[in-house]
Parts: sequence; structure tokens; C-alpha cells
Amino acid sequence: MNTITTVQAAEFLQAHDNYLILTHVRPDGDTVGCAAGLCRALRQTGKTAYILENPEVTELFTGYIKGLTIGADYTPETVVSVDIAARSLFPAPAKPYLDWVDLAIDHHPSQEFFAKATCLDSKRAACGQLVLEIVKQFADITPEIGEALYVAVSTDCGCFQYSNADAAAHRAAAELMDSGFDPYPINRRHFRTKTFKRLRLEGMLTTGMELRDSGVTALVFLTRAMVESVGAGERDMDDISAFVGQIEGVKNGVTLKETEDGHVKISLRTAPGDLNASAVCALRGPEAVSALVDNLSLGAYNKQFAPNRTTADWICRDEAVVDAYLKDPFCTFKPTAGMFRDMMEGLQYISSEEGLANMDPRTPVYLFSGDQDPVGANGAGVRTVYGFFQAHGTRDLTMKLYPGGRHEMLNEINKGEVYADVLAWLEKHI
Ligand SMILES: [Mn+2]
Repeated sequence: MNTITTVQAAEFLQAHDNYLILTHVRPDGDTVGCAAGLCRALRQTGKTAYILENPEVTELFTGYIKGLTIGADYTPETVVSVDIAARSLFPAPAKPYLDWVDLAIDHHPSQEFFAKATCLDSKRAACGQLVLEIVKQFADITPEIGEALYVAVSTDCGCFQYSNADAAAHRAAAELMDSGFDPYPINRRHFRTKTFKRLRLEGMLTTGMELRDSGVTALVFLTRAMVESVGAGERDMDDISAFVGQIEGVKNGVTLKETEDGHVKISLRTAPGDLNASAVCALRGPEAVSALVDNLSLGAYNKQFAPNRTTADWICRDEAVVDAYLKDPFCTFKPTAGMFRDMMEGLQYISSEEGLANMDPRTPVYLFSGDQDPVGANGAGVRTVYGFFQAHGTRDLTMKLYPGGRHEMLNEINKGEVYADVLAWLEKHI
């Protein structure tokens, strides 16, 4: 892991040329604004710079990168990613650069360190703040650059309304506004305007909303039928999970969203610093909801191994182990809402700054997993945890991902190899 400061990043950018800038999947204002601002700043100093075309950029953002993009046939000398935390977030046209990013500029704590050098500050509300700090060292902040980076900063802090909109974010915005662009039309377009389709969806959600715990917890269902009935697209559904949280008195917003492949995605939004267990317990209610939870936890895991032999193919490749698992009542019971509540609280704690700061960096850590374990997002989740530990100073950190391995590596068909690796690691450390 090679992390560099904004001063070093500015030196790097001045020392190289022929840039290709990468944005992430489902591009938001932060990644697009950063790319536009960086590209214009590089061109201002006489460099050749382009943003790789990203087919998912919606019409809300295309204006900012007009004239700056290029197709896959361009051969760059230097590749820079902005606001991309992980390889899994590279859009299709950027896949050839999975192992070739010279500089990653990012603000996500889950940064995977896929680049040769990474300029990371996870305390920043937006990646746009980092790009501003970098480019102002070698370029003038023109109104066009100011506008692009303002879109970046304001997007990630919800037009300065989210809890991450700290003084530094406001200062960056003020500095950008000094360049002379007019922020009003931007704020209006991105934060005060909704598509008619979006409003119709919100109307349906409001009609079908269930309020629990005297109005503290709100539950909405967004079905494919609703989405199709209004012809809503990605842009109309952007951040729709935040909708229920806008209702006065609601602390826990639960959005159950049916996905295109028939699964149900549950988004849980709670008031900052207040993970109210009742939000998860609210899922206990009607039978249909319990079926959703079960489908979410197990059905989704099994799907990647279709066509399925059993409902637990995701456990491991050893069919005898899977059959024994399915016969064991201790493995196949349906978990209660309380178990989900406890698990979510635990997950939140262990990935929080507080939890990570409590780890002793001298304790050796060995992470191992199957790279086909859906619970660890096929290895991506394990790499994220590795990044967390690395960022928090764990000195002796080892990770092993077994090709083809599923959830229970100690029961896998290559368990002999797994046991031997664990033993070798233990003997080295004890
Ligand atoms: Mn961002």
C-alpha cells in the first residue's frame, strides 16, 4: 500500500502526461465532478487528459464532462481514478485498467488500494475536496472547474444537509464559489427538482407505507410493478431509500425494494448515531416479511450457484457436507428479527472507527475465505476488511482467498490444504 499526500499527488500529476481518468459505476456527482475538474485542470497546464466514457452517466451529469470524454481505443500513459473505492466498482469500459491505475484519489474508508499510489482521506465528506486541494496547487480554479468540483462536494453531502457536511465541506464550497460560477441553478437542478416519475413513485410509497412503534419506524415496499407502472429508470430511483427518513418523527426507515431478478433488497436508514433495534425487529411482523428476510439471507446466496442441487449449495462444494447441513435443525432454523438486530449492531460496531481503533495493531491477523463465498461478496468483502485492518495499522496481516471455495472453507473439498495453511500460519506465529 503506497499512500501519498495531496502535495505529492499534485507533484505526480505535474510530472506525468497523457491522462485517462476513471469514474465509478452508477456515477454520482462526486465521481463525475471530480473527473471533470481534474481533467480541466490538467488541460489548463498543457497536459493531454481525457475521461473514459462511462455509459452509466445520466443526463443530469453529462453536461459537466462534455468534450472531455474518450472511448476505449485511447491509449493513455497515466491512469487516475477518482472516488472509486474498489475494483468491483469499475464500470465495464474501465475493466482493462483493473491492474493499471497509477493514482487513486478517494475518500472511502473501504478503499481497496488497487492503485500504485493512493491519495486517501476518509475524513472528507467528498472526493471533490481532495481534488480541489490537489489541483489548486498547479492550476487556476476557473468557473468551470469550480462548478464541477462544487457538484462533487454538494452531491456527497446532500447539498450540505447530511451529517457529513462539516465546516471543511462548507469551506471548500466557499472557495469554489469564489471562482465565479452561479451555484443556484446547480442546487436547483440537483437538489430542488424531481422527475414527475419520481414523485409518482413517492406517492405510491406514501400510500403503502406501514408505520410501526408509534411512527418511529416506517416501512415501505417498492415493487417492480410500481416501477414499471410509471416507467421509472435509474435516475428516477436515485437514493429512494432516503425517502421515508424525511417524515417527521421517523427515526428508522426500512425500504424493501424488489430487484429485477426477483430478489428483495432491504435498505435500513437510521438517525445518525441511533441504530434503533426496533427497525430490524419491525421486520418480524407479517409472514410475507419473514419470507423476505429468509430470501434475502439465503436465497440470494444460493442464486450464484444455479442451477441449484439444494437450497444450500453456497455452503461448500462437498455435497455430503451440504446434505448434512440441510438435515441439521441447528443449521436450518429461520433466524428471528432479534438475531438480525444483534448481527447488524455487531457489524456496525466492528467496521466503525471506534471498533477498528480498539484493535491492537500488534495482533497478527490471518484472513482466509473462498473466492466464491457470497457472504464475503466473492472475496471483495474480505479485501475490504483487509483494507480496514491495513489502514488501522495491523502490522502482521495475511490474506488468502481460495479459488472456487465457498462459505465454509474448513469443510471444503480442499480442506486438507486449508488446515495445512492455518497450521503453517499458527506455527509461524506461536
Ligand atoms: Mn464520493
